Amino acid sequence: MTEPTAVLLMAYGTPYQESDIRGYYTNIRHGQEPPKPLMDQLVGRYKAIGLPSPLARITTAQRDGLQAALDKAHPGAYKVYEGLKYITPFIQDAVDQIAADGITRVIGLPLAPQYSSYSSEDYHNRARKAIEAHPGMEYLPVRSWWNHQELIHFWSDQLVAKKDLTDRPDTKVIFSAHSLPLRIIQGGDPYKDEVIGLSNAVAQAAGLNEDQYVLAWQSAGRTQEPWIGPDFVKVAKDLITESGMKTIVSASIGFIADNLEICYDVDMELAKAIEYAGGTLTRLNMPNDSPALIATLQQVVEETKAE
Ligand code: FEC
Repeated sequence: MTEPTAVLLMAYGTPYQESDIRGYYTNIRHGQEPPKPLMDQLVGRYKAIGLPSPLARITTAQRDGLQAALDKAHPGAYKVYEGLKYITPFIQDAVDQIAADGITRVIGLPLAPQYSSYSSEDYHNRARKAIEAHPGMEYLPVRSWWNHQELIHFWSDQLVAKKDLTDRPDTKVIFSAHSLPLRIIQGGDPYKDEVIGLSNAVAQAAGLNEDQYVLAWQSAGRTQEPWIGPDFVKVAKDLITESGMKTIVSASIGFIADNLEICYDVDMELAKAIEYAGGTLTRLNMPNDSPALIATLQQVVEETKAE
């Protein structure tokens, strides 16, 4: 039998319990301990949604779902591993396990649909560094996969199902993705263009015209420098108080799972701001481990292996 190919699914990771938050946040801050006010804010956000965030369970379910789909289509050909950026099991742990399992061909698949030098390439760099310890391993990086039809239709099907609502003149769809520091985009990073590409593709598949949707940015970090805007909370508030909108339909297309940025930033922060301004929020479901997401990941793996 030929040697299986490893699929290294790489995700952000989330603290499993309160005592993990400091180390996790320190890792996100490149080894710098967070000052107390920032730490208190983050603990407060995690406590508000309840620890652990659903992300831990969902990343594992995505791994298991992809393994099952690949086993069905190509028995014995792939072994799927989970490696996280900021908490155990780290990307390096997964690479060491792949080596221990005697596998030498690795597809690196970041669970972030749009490419960014800041996020996707950082996943790949961590994987490449871990692989250096295992001579003879081949690494096949997946760049981005936002333009897969299954993913686009996962979002547009939900909008089509809400056509009665989205067609009303006082409803606006807000597509959103994680903001990034502006300097990264100004340096030529394609992230913003890929997010624009996905929002337009979803809108087109859902039959929305340009007046029915807007793209905004969410969850900017707590740093001094400017981040990509406009922020979705401000956009939503202005739409209600200045443009007469009553309903905001939120589609966080830049993410694929329920996580802190969805359960807190959308379901609590955005919802509260909209309610305070006098409007109502309807939030689309996230892909999580849905058949559409698993089918997308399966296609991405098959295309990468075939290249
Ligand atoms: O626990 C959870 O459920 C949430 C996990 C989580 C995901 C996530 C996704 C992305 N982030 C991206 C960029 C940045 C940049 C900074 C930054 C900071 C944080 C902090 C937490 C956090 N992120 Fe995150 N992000 C998640 C969690 N993120 C916690 C620290 C507190 C805060 O600032 O809110 C700024 C720090 C830095 O300079 O590195 C930039 C991007 C994504 C989407 C792609 C991906 O998932 O990899 C981009 C999930």
